[in-house]
Amino acid sequence: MKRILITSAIPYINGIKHLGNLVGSQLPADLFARYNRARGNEVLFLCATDEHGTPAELAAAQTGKPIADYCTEMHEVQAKIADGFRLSFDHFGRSSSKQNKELTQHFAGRLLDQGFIKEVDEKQIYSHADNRFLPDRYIEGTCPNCSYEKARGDQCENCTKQLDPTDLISPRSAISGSENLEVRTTRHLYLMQSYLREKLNAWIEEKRDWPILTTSIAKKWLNDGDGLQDRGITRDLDWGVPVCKGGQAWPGMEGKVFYVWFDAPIEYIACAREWVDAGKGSDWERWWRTDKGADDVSYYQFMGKDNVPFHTLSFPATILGSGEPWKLVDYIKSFNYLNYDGGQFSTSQGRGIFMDQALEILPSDYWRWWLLSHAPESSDSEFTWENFQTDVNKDLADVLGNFVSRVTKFCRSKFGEVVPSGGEYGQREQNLIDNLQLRLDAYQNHMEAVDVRKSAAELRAIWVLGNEYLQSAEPWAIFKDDPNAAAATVRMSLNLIALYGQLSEPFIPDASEILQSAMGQDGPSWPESVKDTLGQLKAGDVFTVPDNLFTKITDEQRLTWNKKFSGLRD
Ligand code: B3M
Ligand code: ZN
Repeated sequence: MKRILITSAIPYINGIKHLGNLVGSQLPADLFARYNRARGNEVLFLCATDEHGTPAELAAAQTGKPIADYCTEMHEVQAKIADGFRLSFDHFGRSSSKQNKELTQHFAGRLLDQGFIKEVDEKQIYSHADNRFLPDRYIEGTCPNCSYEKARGDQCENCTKQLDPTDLISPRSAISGSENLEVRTTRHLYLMQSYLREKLNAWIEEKRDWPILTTSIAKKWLNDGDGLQDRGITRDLDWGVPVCKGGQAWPGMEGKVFYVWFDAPIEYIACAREWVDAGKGSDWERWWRTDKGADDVSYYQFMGKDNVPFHTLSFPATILGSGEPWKLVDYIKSFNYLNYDGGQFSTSQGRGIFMDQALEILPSDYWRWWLLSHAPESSDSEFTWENFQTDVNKDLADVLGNFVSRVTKFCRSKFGEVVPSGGEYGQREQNLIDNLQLRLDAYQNHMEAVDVRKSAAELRAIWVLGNEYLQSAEPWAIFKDDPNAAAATVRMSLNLIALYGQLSEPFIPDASEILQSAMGQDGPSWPESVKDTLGQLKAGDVFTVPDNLFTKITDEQRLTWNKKFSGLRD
């Protein structure tokens, strides 16, 4: 039994994520968690809301609520939606937790002791119109690296370069648009990432099995000269983790908080502590401290490509710089972007489909299947309503749903709701088993390698094999002359449904549960050998005919939704 720690990038608290965010982090992480649990591995799957930073502050201000209340409410909203998508987090934590505050302050103290923190008098932009220091991402301007005109002060969305606001050309306030900005001097803590360049380089060099997307972004920022700049990790804001070292005041840092990107990844660790404190687990250090058992943990992170620099450089710098035996990530799975109907999904502009809206129109399995089977792995991918309708109807309704419905209804009408006896398996069944075993091996290999689309393609192929088998055996045609042969085919096909229930669970957990309970199975037990598994339902076992598993998306629905989601969300 392996021990697998899985974290998904933690979504910002303000607002509801769109489907592009979902497929770039939480959903594939869930797929991997479910797969590993089904294989009998010990899994800890963590996610949280990322609650600090100015976006949260401003969003709360707009609602007129105190920020802490706003975050509590929005956390509930996100937790509910995550539940709706069947995201099986062991804990969905909050970066504003006391556990994270304590750990963040602990790390800062350690980094100071180890010589990785410097106090720097920095020039920060103050906006007269807004009456405040402007946090990085609320300054817009032209990227000095790629000339993109709407680069934000923390990062250029276009070229992924991490920026400081004063790097921007022609800066303006993103809140008011005002260019009446003043540069003021203020003292901040800097994390001396550059001291760790060689260590980080050596660490990333070892990761030969990582997706090229991950290593190419990491190496780009590590090796292109200014990639591993020392970075400010504190801000002049009210909302966040107060700057302290350990539990003690930090002279000169009064009234300042840690930068959201400093405390957010530390929440991965704090979340395990929250999980224990919530009474759901008993030993968080066993997952996070290599001196306390975490040396045999395999740790996987999931995220969109814009988050990669923070996870390959900044967070590892925090961990390595602490000089303490914290668990480092073993595998970073990153994703390109999912586009929406000829443009980008955009939270700030409200363009695309958001998680709450998606669940209002269709059950989560439809979305899970389409998104995962089109995951933007090797390149960006695109959501269009035509493609969604076509693929969901074909894969889920025509291939899987139709197979289940034909087999169970035919059996009910000829033999009753019981696995029929009689007949023998022959060459056709042997071929089916051999082919399925090959496919199952491939499916498992792709899952182990976190190849999401390839895994989906194998699962689809496994469903198709059942259809082909049924089509060639034609129990409905031979029933009259040879009811025993028809019975054998039906017996095999009912076993296939049970097998599908087990194998499909990581992708479409709701449908899988229906299949398994219809076939009298309780919960996923992974089929080690196809041959044995296809003997699990025996003649005389009872089953029920499930209601239509998947309803086809009609042209009318497609047109309605296409129109409904063509504009921008308010
Ligand atoms: N909240 C960005 C995002 O939601 C950020 C991720 C933090 S991961 C530690 O895409
Ligand atoms: Zn740029």
